[in-house]
Amino acid sequence: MAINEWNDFLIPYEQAVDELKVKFKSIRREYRKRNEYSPIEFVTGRVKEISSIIDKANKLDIPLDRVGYEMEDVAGVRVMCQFVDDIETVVEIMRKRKDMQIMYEKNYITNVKASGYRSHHVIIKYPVNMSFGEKDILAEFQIRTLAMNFWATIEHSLNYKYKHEIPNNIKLKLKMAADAAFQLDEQMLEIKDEIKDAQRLFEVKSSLVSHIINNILTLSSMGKFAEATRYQTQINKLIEEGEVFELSSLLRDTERTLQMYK
Ligand code: 0O2
Ligand code: 0O2
Repeated sequence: MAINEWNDFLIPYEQAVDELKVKFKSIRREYRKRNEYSPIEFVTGRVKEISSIIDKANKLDIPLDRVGYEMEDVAGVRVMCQFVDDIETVVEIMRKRKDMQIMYEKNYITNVKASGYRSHHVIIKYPVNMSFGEKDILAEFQIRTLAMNFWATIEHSLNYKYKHEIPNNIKLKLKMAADAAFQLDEQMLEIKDEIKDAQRLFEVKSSLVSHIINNILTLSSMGKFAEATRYQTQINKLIEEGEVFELSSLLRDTERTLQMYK
């Protein structure tokens, strides 16, 4: 293929990468706007270099006129997550989408590669609207944690440096680093549960506090100032470090008092 033919060939892939990046960054923005935790930390994308396409086609014996059908990563999007279980959430989001069709998945997290590489790959068929009409292209999503990404980036550059013949002693170190990255992901997942518990506890407590304060305000509006002041003093003591059972008990007290006057 002449260079201008390559440029034409790559147009829909460039458009697809641009669109897919915007779409997945928007998902992140949506979570943020709702003040919710986002399973997506950041998104990057690239169109494969012409020289890399030719190298890979030669390696895999793909005739150049079949690249569009047989090379799945000419368009590549990478989604980085903070925690391992966010990856499944992202894949679920992809499975539900109507603007892309999942062709197949390669789970290198459950099936770690011999190199130590971990990531979840999803190959999609994606329709691009061109000037002449719709064109379906293949695109590869690599969904991974920050630790997986760190490891893969380093390993990729070493592969480049050593032309895919990394010396054994460095290979061994990379294997150990892959284990360390795995451990890091596991430990972070444990912290994630703790953070979620803390957030849930915070929500329960703030809901109790706001119910109590509402009841105190109702008592005040009924002119029951002595009771309102007494409960106000009690809630002031509990607001910083009160336990759920203490707040629940105070809430019940305020409700009983209100019932009495109704
Ligand atoms: P913001 O405002 O920084 O969040 P692009 O063309 O820039 O959209 P590209 O060229 O595919 O994207 O990839 P690039 O430039 O490598 O990075 C894309 C986005 O990922 C950029 O943000 C980077 O800031 C962000 N990014 C890259 N590496 C990291 C990282 O290690 N941690 C975090 N948190 N973010 C990273 P945006 O989209 O330009 O916007
Ligand atoms: P790039 O653009 O340089 O990243 P294969 O036949 O195994 O070589 P295949 O069948 O196309 O490749 O698919 P596979 O194995 O799912 O790998 C596709 C992409 O996943 C690779 O693209 C890498 O980006 C990434 N990947 C797979 N294995 C490794 C690994 O051991 N280390 C790192 N760092 N990345 C890996 P390319 O073709 O290398 O292109």
